Amino acid sequence: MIKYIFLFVTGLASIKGDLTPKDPFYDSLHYATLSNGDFQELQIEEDNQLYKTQAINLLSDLLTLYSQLIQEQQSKISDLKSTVDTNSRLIMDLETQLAYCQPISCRSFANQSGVFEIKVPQIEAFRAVCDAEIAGSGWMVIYRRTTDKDSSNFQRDWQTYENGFGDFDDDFFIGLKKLYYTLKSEPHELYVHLSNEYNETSFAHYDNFSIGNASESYMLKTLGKFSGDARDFMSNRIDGKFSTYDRDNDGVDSDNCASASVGAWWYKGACDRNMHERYLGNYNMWASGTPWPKYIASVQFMIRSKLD
Ligand SMILES: [Ca+2]
Repeated sequence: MIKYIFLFVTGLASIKGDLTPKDPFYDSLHYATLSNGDFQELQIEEDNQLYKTQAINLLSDLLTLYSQLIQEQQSKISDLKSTVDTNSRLIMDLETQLAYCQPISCRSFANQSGVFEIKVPQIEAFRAVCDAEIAGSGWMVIYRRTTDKDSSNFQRDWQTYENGFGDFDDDFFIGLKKLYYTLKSEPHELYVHLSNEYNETSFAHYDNFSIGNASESYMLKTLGKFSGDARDFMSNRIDGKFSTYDRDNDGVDSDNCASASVGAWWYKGACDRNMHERYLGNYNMWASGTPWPKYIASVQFMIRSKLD
Protein backbone atom coordinates (compact mmCIF):
# COMPACT_ATOMS: atom_id res chain seq x y z
CA MET A 1 0.00 0.00 0.00
CA ILE A 2 2.76 2.37 0.98
CA LYS A 3 4.58 1.43 -2.29
CA TYR A 4 1.62 2.61 -4.39
CA ILE A 5 1.36 5.80 -2.40
CA PHE A 6 5.06 6.36 -2.92
CA LEU A 7 4.72 5.86 -6.73
CA PHE A 8 1.74 8.26 -6.69
CA VAL A 9 3.75 10.80 -4.81
CA THR A 10 6.74 10.33 -7.15
CA GLY A 11 4.44 10.95 -10.11
CA LEU A 12 3.33 14.16 -8.57
CA ALA A 13 6.94 15.31 -8.25
CA SER A 14 7.07 16.23 -11.94
CA ILE A 15 4.25 18.68 -11.43
CA LYS A 16 6.11 20.48 -8.63
CA GLY A 17 8.61 22.02 -11.02
CA ASP A 18 5.87 24.14 -12.52
CA LEU A 19 4.80 25.54 -9.13
CA THR A 20 6.41 28.15 -6.89
CA PRO A 21 6.44 28.13 -3.06
CA LYS A 22 3.70 30.69 -3.20
CA ASP A 23 1.26 28.49 -5.10
CA PRO A 24 -1.53 27.03 -3.03
CA PHE A 25 -0.64 23.47 -3.92
CA TYR A 26 3.06 23.93 -3.37
CA ASP A 27 3.09 22.51 0.18
CA SER A 28 1.05 19.53 -0.84
CA LEU A 29 3.35 18.74 -3.71
CA HIS A 30 6.35 19.44 -1.52
CA TYR A 31 5.14 16.81 0.90
CA ALA A 32 4.38 14.51 -1.94
CA THR A 33 7.94 14.69 -3.23
CA LEU A 34 9.47 13.73 0.08
CA SER A 35 11.20 10.39 0.61
CA ASN A 36 9.23 7.55 2.11
CA GLY A 37 10.92 7.94 5.53
CA ASP A 38 10.41 11.66 5.49
CA PHE A 39 6.82 11.09 4.48
CA GLN A 40 6.22 8.79 7.46
CA GLU A 41 7.79 11.30 9.81
CA LEU A 42 5.66 13.96 8.25
CA GLN A 43 2.60 11.76 8.74
CA ILE A 44 3.47 11.34 12.43
CA GLU A 45 4.03 15.04 12.73
CA GLU A 46 0.68 15.74 11.06
CA ASP A 47 -1.00 13.18 13.30
CA ASN A 48 0.48 14.87 16.33
CA GLN A 49 -0.66 18.20 14.98
CA LEU A 50 -4.12 16.71 14.47
CA TYR A 51 -4.18 15.41 18.05
CA LYS A 52 -3.08 18.81 19.27
CA THR A 53 -5.80 20.46 17.24
CA GLN A 54 -8.36 17.97 18.53
CA ALA A 55 -7.11 18.47 22.09
CA ILE A 56 -7.29 22.23 21.66
CA ASN A 57 -10.76 21.95 20.19
CA LEU A 58 -11.80 19.66 23.05
CA LEU A 59 -10.29 22.02 25.59
CA SER A 60 -12.03 24.92 23.87
CA ASP A 61 -15.32 23.03 24.05
CA LEU A 62 -14.69 22.29 27.72
CA LEU A 63 -13.91 25.94 28.37
CA THR A 64 -17.08 26.94 26.55
CA LEU A 65 -19.08 24.43 28.60
CA TYR A 66 -17.38 25.56 31.81
CA SER A 67 -18.12 29.17 30.95
CA GLN A 68 -21.77 28.28 30.37
CA LEU A 69 -21.88 26.46 33.71
CA ILE A 70 -20.35 29.47 35.45
CA GLN A 71 -22.89 31.77 33.80
CA GLU A 72 -25.71 29.43 34.88
CA GLN A 73 -24.36 29.34 38.45
CA GLN A 74 -23.96 33.11 38.46
CA SER A 75 -27.53 33.44 37.26
CA LYS A 76 -28.70 31.10 40.05
CA ILE A 77 -26.67 33.04 42.63
CA SER A 78 -28.20 36.28 41.35
CA ASP A 79 -31.67 34.76 41.65
CA LEU A 80 -30.87 33.54 45.18
CA LYS A 81 -29.56 36.99 46.15
CA SER A 82 -32.76 38.50 44.83
CA THR A 83 -34.78 35.98 46.85
CA VAL A 84 -32.71 36.73 49.96
CA ASP A 85 -33.21 40.48 49.47
CA THR A 86 -36.95 39.98 49.05
CA ASN A 87 -37.14 37.77 52.14
CA SER A 88 -35.03 40.24 54.12
CA ARG A 89 -37.45 43.03 53.27
CA LEU A 90 -40.34 40.72 54.18
CA ILE A 91 -38.72 39.92 57.53
CA MET A 92 -38.15 43.64 58.19
CA ASP A 93 -41.80 44.35 57.36
CA LEU A 94 -42.93 41.55 59.65
CA GLU A 95 -40.64 42.79 62.43
CA THR A 96 -42.08 46.27 62.00
CA GLN A 97 -45.61 44.91 62.09
CA LEU A 98 -44.70 42.79 65.09
CA ALA A 99 -43.28 45.84 66.85
CA TYR A 100 -46.47 47.71 66.12
CA CYS A 101 -48.56 44.81 67.38
CA GLN A 102 -46.61 44.49 70.58
CA PRO A 103 -47.50 47.40 72.83
CA ILE A 104 -44.68 49.36 74.40
CA SER A 105 -46.13 50.30 77.74
CA CYS A 106 -44.77 51.58 81.02
CA ARG A 107 -44.12 47.93 81.84
CA SER A 108 -41.31 48.17 79.27
CA PHE A 109 -39.55 50.62 81.59
CA ALA A 110 -39.76 48.60 84.77
CA ASN A 111 -38.80 50.34 88.00
CA GLN A 112 -38.39 53.66 86.21
CA SER A 113 -40.39 56.82 86.70
CA GLY A 114 -40.39 59.58 84.12
CA VAL A 115 -41.61 60.46 80.65
CA PHE A 116 -41.27 57.70 78.04
CA GLU A 117 -42.49 57.02 74.52
CA ILE A 118 -45.40 54.58 74.43
CA LYS A 119 -46.52 52.67 71.32
CA VAL A 120 -49.79 50.82 71.11
CA PRO A 121 -51.43 49.47 67.94
CA GLN A 122 -53.43 51.72 65.61
CA ILE A 123 -52.16 55.11 66.81
CA GLU A 124 -48.94 57.05 66.62
CA ALA A 125 -46.41 56.67 69.41
CA PHE A 126 -46.94 59.18 72.19
CA ARG A 127 -45.13 60.35 75.28
CA ALA A 128 -46.53 59.51 78.68
CA VAL A 129 -45.61 59.65 82.35
CA CYS A 130 -44.65 56.32 83.90
CA ASP A 131 -44.80 55.92 87.67
CA ALA A 132 -42.94 53.19 89.55
CA GLU A 133 -43.13 54.70 93.01
CA ILE A 134 -46.73 54.93 94.20
CA ALA A 135 -48.07 51.43 93.55
CA GLY A 136 -45.20 49.39 92.14
CA SER A 137 -43.70 49.57 88.67
CA GLY A 138 -45.25 49.78 85.21
CA TRP A 139 -48.02 52.32 85.80
CA MET A 140 -48.89 54.95 83.20
CA VAL A 141 -50.34 58.15 84.61
CA ILE A 142 -53.42 59.14 82.61
CA TYR A 143 -54.63 62.00 84.78
CA ARG A 144 -53.13 64.14 87.50
CA ARG A 145 -54.63 67.05 89.32
CA THR A 146 -53.17 68.90 92.25
CA THR A 147 -55.34 71.30 94.17
CA ASP A 148 -52.64 73.45 95.66
CA LYS A 149 -53.19 75.93 92.90
CA ASP A 150 -55.72 76.69 90.19
CA SER A 151 -53.27 77.04 87.35
CA SER A 152 -54.62 74.10 85.41
CA ASN A 153 -57.81 74.50 83.49
CA PHE A 154 -59.84 71.30 83.33
CA GLN A 155 -62.84 73.01 81.77
CA ARG A 156 -62.05 72.08 78.20
CA ASP A 157 -64.04 71.17 75.13
CA TRP A 158 -64.60 67.70 73.67
CA GLN A 159 -61.77 67.83 71.16
CA THR A 160 -59.29 68.90 73.81
CA TYR A 161 -60.34 66.06 76.09
CA GLU A 162 -60.10 63.67 73.18
CA ASN A 163 -56.55 64.73 72.35
CA GLY A 164 -55.29 65.39 75.87
CA PHE A 165 -53.86 68.49 77.47
CA GLY A 166 -51.78 69.84 80.33
CA ASP A 167 -48.21 69.64 81.55
CA PHE A 168 -46.50 66.38 82.51
CA ASP A 169 -44.65 68.23 85.27
CA ASP A 170 -47.91 69.46 86.70
CA ASP A 171 -51.55 68.70 85.91
CA PHE A 172 -52.69 66.92 82.75
CA PHE A 173 -55.09 64.49 81.11
CA ILE A 174 -53.63 61.95 78.66
CA GLY A 175 -56.58 62.19 76.24
CA LEU A 176 -59.52 59.89 75.59
CA LYS A 177 -58.20 58.66 72.25
CA LYS A 178 -54.85 57.48 73.64
CA LEU A 179 -56.62 56.05 76.65
CA TYR A 180 -59.04 54.08 74.48
CA TYR A 181 -56.38 52.52 72.23
CA THR A 182 -54.12 51.74 75.18
CA LEU A 183 -56.89 50.01 77.10
CA LYS A 184 -57.94 48.20 73.91
CA SER A 185 -54.44 46.82 73.30
CA GLU A 186 -54.36 44.72 76.46
CA PRO A 187 -56.40 44.21 79.65
CA HIS A 188 -55.61 46.97 82.14
CA GLU A 189 -56.11 47.73 85.80
CA LEU A 190 -56.81 51.19 87.19
CA TYR A 191 -55.29 52.71 90.29
CA VAL A 192 -56.57 56.01 91.74
CA HIS A 193 -54.17 57.61 94.16
CA LEU A 194 -55.39 60.33 96.55
CA SER A 195 -53.48 62.39 99.03
CA ASN A 196 -54.59 65.07 101.48
CA GLU A 197 -52.99 68.16 102.89
CA TYR A 198 -51.24 66.07 105.56
CA ASN A 199 -49.72 63.80 102.92
CA GLU A 200 -52.00 61.00 103.98
CA THR A 201 -52.95 58.78 101.08
CA SER A 202 -55.76 56.51 100.07
CA PHE A 203 -56.44 54.54 96.93
CA ALA A 204 -59.09 52.91 94.79
CA HIS A 205 -58.14 49.96 92.60
CA TYR A 206 -60.14 48.37 89.77
CA ASP A 207 -58.84 45.22 88.13
CA ASN A 208 -60.37 45.51 84.66
CA PHE A 209 -60.66 49.02 83.26
CA SER A 210 -61.95 49.60 79.73
CA ILE A 211 -63.78 52.30 77.80
CA GLY A 212 -65.63 52.49 74.48
CA ASN A 213 -64.43 54.11 71.26
CA ALA A 214 -65.14 57.59 69.90
CA SER A 215 -68.47 56.60 68.34
CA GLU A 216 -69.50 55.30 71.79
CA SER A 217 -68.46 58.60 73.36
CA TYR A 218 -65.70 56.75 75.22
CA MET A 219 -68.29 55.12 77.45
CA LEU A 220 -67.03 53.69 80.76
CA LYS A 221 -67.44 50.00 79.94
CA THR A 222 -65.81 47.95 82.68
CA LEU A 223 -63.98 48.50 85.94
CA GLY A 224 -63.73 44.98 87.30
CA LYS A 225 -63.34 44.21 90.95
CA PHE A 226 -62.90 47.15 93.33
CA SER A 227 -60.46 47.25 96.24
CA GLY A 228 -58.95 50.06 98.29
CA ASP A 229 -59.36 52.21 101.37
CA ALA A 230 -61.16 54.97 99.49
CA ARG A 231 -64.78 54.59 98.52
CA ASP A 232 -65.80 53.27 95.14
CA PHE A 233 -67.18 56.28 93.33
CA MET A 234 -66.74 54.96 89.78
CA SER A 235 -68.77 51.74 89.56
CA ASN A 236 -72.14 53.53 89.51
CA ARG A 237 -71.02 55.25 86.28
CA ILE A 238 -70.51 52.09 84.21
CA ASP A 239 -72.20 52.46 80.81
CA GLY A 240 -72.10 56.23 81.27
CA LYS A 241 -70.67 58.21 78.37
CA PHE A 242 -68.03 60.87 78.66
CA SER A 243 -69.37 64.44 78.63
CA THR A 244 -67.86 67.85 78.15
CA TYR A 245 -69.62 71.21 78.27
CA ASP A 246 -69.94 71.15 74.49
CA ARG A 247 -70.88 67.44 74.24
CA ASP A 248 -73.75 66.57 76.57
CA ASN A 249 -73.90 62.77 76.88
CA ASP A 250 -74.89 62.71 80.56
CA GLY A 251 -78.39 61.29 80.24
CA VAL A 252 -79.83 64.16 82.29
CA ASP A 253 -82.42 65.98 80.20
CA SER A 254 -82.77 68.95 82.50
CA ASP A 255 -79.13 69.80 82.83
CA ASN A 256 -75.69 69.81 81.25
CA CYS A 257 -73.63 68.14 83.96
CA ALA A 258 -70.24 68.98 82.53
CA SER A 259 -71.25 72.62 82.43
CA ALA A 260 -73.33 72.84 85.60
CA SER A 261 -70.98 70.81 87.75
CA VAL A 262 -68.08 72.35 85.99
CA GLY A 263 -66.33 69.20 85.04
CA ALA A 264 -65.96 66.87 82.09
CA TRP A 265 -66.39 63.27 83.25
CA TRP A 266 -68.28 60.02 82.84
CA TYR A 267 -71.90 60.75 83.82
CA LYS A 268 -74.79 58.35 83.93
CA GLY A 269 -78.15 59.96 84.56
CA ALA A 270 -76.96 62.20 87.39
CA CYS A 271 -74.68 65.17 87.75
CA ASP A 272 -72.42 63.58 90.37
CA ARG A 273 -69.41 65.32 91.79
CA ASN A 274 -66.21 64.50 89.99
CA MET A 275 -62.50 65.03 89.85
CA HIS A 276 -62.59 67.63 87.14
CA GLU A 277 -64.55 70.24 89.02
CA ARG A 278 -63.26 73.76 88.90
CA TYR A 279 -60.93 74.55 91.78
CA LEU A 280 -62.57 77.17 94.02
CA GLY A 281 -59.58 78.21 96.06
CA ASN A 282 -59.99 75.84 98.96
CA TYR A 283 -59.63 72.17 99.62
CA ASN A 284 -63.11 71.76 100.99
CA MET A 285 -64.66 71.58 97.56
CA TRP A 286 -63.11 68.16 97.31
CA ALA A 287 -64.41 67.09 100.67
CA SER A 288 -67.92 68.47 100.38
CA GLY A 289 -70.18 65.87 98.86
CA THR A 290 -67.35 63.65 97.62
CA PRO A 291 -66.70 60.12 98.81
CA TRP A 292 -63.00 60.77 99.17
CA PRO A 293 -61.18 61.65 102.37
CA LYS A 294 -61.44 65.30 103.43
CA TYR A 295 -59.09 67.92 102.10
CA ILE A 296 -57.87 66.05 99.09
CA ALA A 297 -54.70 67.72 97.92
CA SER A 298 -54.08 65.75 94.77
CA VAL A 299 -55.42 62.92 92.69
CA GLN A 300 -53.66 60.73 90.16
CA PHE A 301 -55.22 58.08 87.89
CA MET A 302 -52.89 55.38 86.64
CA ILE A 303 -53.34 52.33 84.40
CA ARG A 304 -51.18 49.23 84.00
CA SER A 305 -51.24 46.33 81.60
CA LYS A 306 -52.25 43.12 83.30
CA LEU A 307 -49.87 41.14 81.08
CA ASP A 308 -46.22 40.60 81.87
CA1 LIG B 1 -77.74 66.65 79.80
